[in-house]
Amino acid sequence: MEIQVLQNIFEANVQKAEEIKKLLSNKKVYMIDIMSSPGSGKTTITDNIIANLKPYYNIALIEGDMETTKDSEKLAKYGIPIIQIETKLFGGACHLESSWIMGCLGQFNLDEIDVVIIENIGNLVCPAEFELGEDERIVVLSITEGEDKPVKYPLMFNSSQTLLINKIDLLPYLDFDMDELSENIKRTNPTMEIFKVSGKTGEGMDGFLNALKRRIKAKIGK
Ligand SMILES: Nc1nc2c(ncn2[C@@H]2O[C@H](COP(=O)(O)OP(=O)(O)OP(=O)(O)O)[C@@H](O)[C@H]2O)c(=O)[nH]1
Ligand SMILES: [Mg+2]
Repeated sequence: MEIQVLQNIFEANVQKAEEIKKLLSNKKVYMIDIMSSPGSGKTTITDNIIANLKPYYNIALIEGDMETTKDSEKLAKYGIPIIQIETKLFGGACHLESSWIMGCLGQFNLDEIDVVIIENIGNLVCPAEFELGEDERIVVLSITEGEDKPVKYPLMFNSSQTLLINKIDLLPYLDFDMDELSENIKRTNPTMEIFKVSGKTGEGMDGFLNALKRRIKAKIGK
């Protein structure tokens, strides 16, 4: 009985995600879903993305957190439409679901939006299980978390198209083994596009942002 209930939740989520895909395809909107452990740098990277893309695209942002509007407040300086989802209102979920994303999309004027950015809840497990109708999943792994995360949390890395290895400005201060991380990534998802970046200094961001702009153009034509 319990299994039945779980299946229904996942099926309903996938169905709504399919509706979102169709809607975004009709409206020519590109949607990215940024996921990671708490504190890996999602908001910092979102800040970099908005700063770089804003001259070219109309952007809307969906911020996911269990509680507080802190990340939305940090990014309010850009004056773009932002909706904060606080999952404490939905029983404190540790992920976002497609029905909530559809609710947010209904609040935006999609005829005037080119790119929607979702910052998912900080969690390396549950968000990967819930499709949101996104065009691209970006997983952020900061080097302070260790080289083993791709093999310990494979679904997150398997289901993402882009990996940002963040906080590389801290490399001189850590015993981080980049070769071991590369091996672990190859074992988990050999086709993922990988960029080494620092959200803080901006190092490596250009390569990632240019690749992102190419994918956006391929979908929405600009
Ligand atoms: N040194 C360094 N610090 C960084 C970098 N990127 C982010 N940080 C810092 O790491 C901390 C967490 O960054 P956030 O961007 O808030 O991380 P987050 O993933 O959005 O966190 P949650 O939303 O709470 O899951 C902040 O103090 C950032 O300033 C980086 O590239 N280098
Ligand atoms: Mg954040």
